[in-house]
Amino acid sequence: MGFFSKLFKTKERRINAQKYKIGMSKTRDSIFGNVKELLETKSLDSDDLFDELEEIFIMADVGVNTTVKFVDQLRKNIKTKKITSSDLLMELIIEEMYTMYVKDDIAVNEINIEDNRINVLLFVGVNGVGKTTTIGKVANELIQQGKKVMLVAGDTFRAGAIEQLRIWSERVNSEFYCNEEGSDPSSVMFDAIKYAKEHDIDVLLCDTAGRLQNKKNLMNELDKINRVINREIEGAPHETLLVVDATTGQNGLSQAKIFNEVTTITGIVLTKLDGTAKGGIVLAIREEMGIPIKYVGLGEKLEDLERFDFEEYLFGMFGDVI
Ligand SMILES: Nc1nc2c(ncn2[C@@H]2O[C@H](COP(=O)(O)OP(=O)(O)O)[C@@H](O)[C@H]2O)c(=O)[nH]1
Ligand SMILES: [Mg+2]
Repeated sequence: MGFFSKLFKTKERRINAQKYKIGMSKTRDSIFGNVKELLETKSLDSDDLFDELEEIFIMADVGVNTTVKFVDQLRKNIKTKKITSSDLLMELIIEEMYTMYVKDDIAVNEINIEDNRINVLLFVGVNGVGKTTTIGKVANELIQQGKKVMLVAGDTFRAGAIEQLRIWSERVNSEFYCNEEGSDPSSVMFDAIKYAKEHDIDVLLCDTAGRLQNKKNLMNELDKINRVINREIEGAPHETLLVVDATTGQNGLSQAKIFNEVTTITGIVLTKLDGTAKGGIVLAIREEMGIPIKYVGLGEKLEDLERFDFEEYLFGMFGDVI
């Protein structure tokens, strides 16, 4: 039995893995496609094989540190495992990624939602990364699980942001809460929580503006939002999910670092993985952030959001090679 068929024993896993495979075709072409071509043209003992491997990974945004560490490990294992053919080397690359990353304890994609309390999930990240869209998708998932969900329009800054969230709430059939444009986001949170307490809401999905132009302002705004939420509901927000656009690559990674300095991020949502050949950013985030990726966006539609699963991600990248 092949490597991946051993991983995906249930039908559900196979269906999910397939979604990654469809969504990640650009990354697969760039990483798997280029590695395959390299292995077909270079012999295993050629000097520049490893340099070129490094280049492929770095081009796919795996990140320099991560790449160097990975390729070094590979180089050692080629000797100890007596790899003699390019097919075996391809298998080794996949297995090596599996060993280095899958059994990592930060690979948890659980979302901290419990019964019998109002759960508050805050979505932060710069403009355009996909916060509002992700909120719609997450709402859809939770509503299908039978939760009573309310979308909270905390992006009061950008014109049209409130309306955009309202449209999502109509689409997924959730509750919706907003104040007028320009109002203080923390007062929106306060009022929304009050409403939620009176109406038995299970989960609040809170949108924010997340302007990064000024780090100090961002910090103050998020601090204030957190303080208000925490005063009204003990232990909340239960998740602060940082939304990162995969197509912005290393730039997204530096945004993530800034947000992580100004507030406590509990998980990352990596959107637009379908729109990039540089899906290696997952490995860089894993290596450099120490924050779990909890969801990935694999398209613009309602159902194009998946809980992050490293094994399925690997399948997306390498398809059914082995
Ligand atoms: N291809 C693709 N597009 C996405 C994904 N997530 C969001 N988008 C698109 O990104 C754009 C910005 O999204 P939006 O939710 O408004 O971002 P926000 O400013 O962070 O709230 C929209 O056109 C979305 O359809 C995804 O996973 N894949
Ligand atoms: Mg938005």
